[in-house]
Amino acid sequence: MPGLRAPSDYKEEPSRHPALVINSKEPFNAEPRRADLVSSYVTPVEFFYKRNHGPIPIVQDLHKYSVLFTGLKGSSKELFMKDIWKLPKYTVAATLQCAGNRRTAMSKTRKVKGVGWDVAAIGNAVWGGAKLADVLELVGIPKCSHVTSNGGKHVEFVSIDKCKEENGGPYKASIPLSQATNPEADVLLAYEMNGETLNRDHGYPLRVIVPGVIGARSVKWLDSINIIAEECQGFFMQRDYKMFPPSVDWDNIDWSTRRPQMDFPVQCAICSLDDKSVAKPGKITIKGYAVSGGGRGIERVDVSIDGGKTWVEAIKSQKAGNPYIPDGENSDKWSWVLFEAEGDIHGSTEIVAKAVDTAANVQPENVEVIWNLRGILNTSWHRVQVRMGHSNL
Ligand SMILES: Nc1nc2c(c(=O)[nH]1)N[C@H]1C(S)=C(S)[C@@H](COP(=O)(O)O)O[C@H]1N2
Ligand SMILES: [Mo]
Repeated sequence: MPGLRAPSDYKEEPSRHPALVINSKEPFNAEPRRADLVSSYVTPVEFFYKRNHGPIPIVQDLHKYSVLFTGLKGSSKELFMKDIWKLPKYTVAATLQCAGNRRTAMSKTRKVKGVGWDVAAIGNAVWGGAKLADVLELVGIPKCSHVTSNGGKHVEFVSIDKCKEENGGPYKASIPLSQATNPEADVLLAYEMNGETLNRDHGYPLRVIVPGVIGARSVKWLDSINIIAEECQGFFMQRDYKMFPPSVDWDNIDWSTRRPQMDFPVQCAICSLDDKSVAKPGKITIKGYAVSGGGRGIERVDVSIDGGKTWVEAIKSQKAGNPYIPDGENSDKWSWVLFEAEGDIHGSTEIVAKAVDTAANVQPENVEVIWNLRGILNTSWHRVQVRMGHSNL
């Protein structure tokens, strides 16, 4: 690919904020500290989690960079950045969450495979770019298509990074054509994040953003887009990011029995406290985030200061006059809410939060019942142990 280059080692990585908690250095996987995550509704780029499977690609010549479209009715087409920039620009506020968020806590039940994450493999950004539905229309696929005239039903995104899971090949994933061509699904080919040009870590020059879906489908550093009949057969679709029941382990797994995970379930986490928090008796403030997948909003967040015996409803804040977010009914449809509650504690205790989405889905009480060998989608009630003593809050 002229214009974009994928290094095979880690000598040319971008610089990163020193306050990030690094979970793996090569490939670079890092998340902000809990308290930094909820200090603003829109996550600053430098505090946004970084999830990679190989070295970060480098743009050598933006004018030569193009995305190749294959599987069209006629011959393949190439689009350059100038073609993408010409399309109407949309800004979509959307929360991106790694399916591995909260994996470390799941691994305490039983061993799981994958990079350990605390609760901050998630962020809320304002993505700017062209709608994929407009881009596909430009290459000849009408809006709201379920199947193309030559039998295409899925849209595959292929990157150029070198991933060991793909034997040195690129990261790839797909989404259904119906979602890709539906303007209301707000799938973007994004070139901006929070009003700035996308940076290398997050997919410069062009990435996909699939709102409401696990981060794994939002492919960074796009190289080609293929219209295909069956869903993408790559590692990250077929042998990873699938949700198995607790009875399945490495000795009895059959990957073909499950579909690739798409929407993420209802989730929340407390970010103002962790298991090292020490408090004095008296008022305690509990802050965190809540989000659900598929465009379902958050109906309610319940907080308990006695390990789940009694609950109070937290106050939610959303959007709150953020200058990046355009007004309009659905402008926060794909975004998290931040929540806050207060309680009065008298002794060491367990603080718990659980969210309910607009379809009345609620988080599961225990992590044990959703344990899975890859440690994905830990959405169990979030619990924090707070001790009494000389306060460090
Ligand atoms: N090309 C490419 N795209 C990728 C990945 C990757 O390793 N390579 N990781 C995916 C995963 S698992 C997640 S959670 C998100 C993370 O995006 P971020 O690093 O911008 O937060 O990107 C996705 N897109
Ligand atoms: Mo991820």
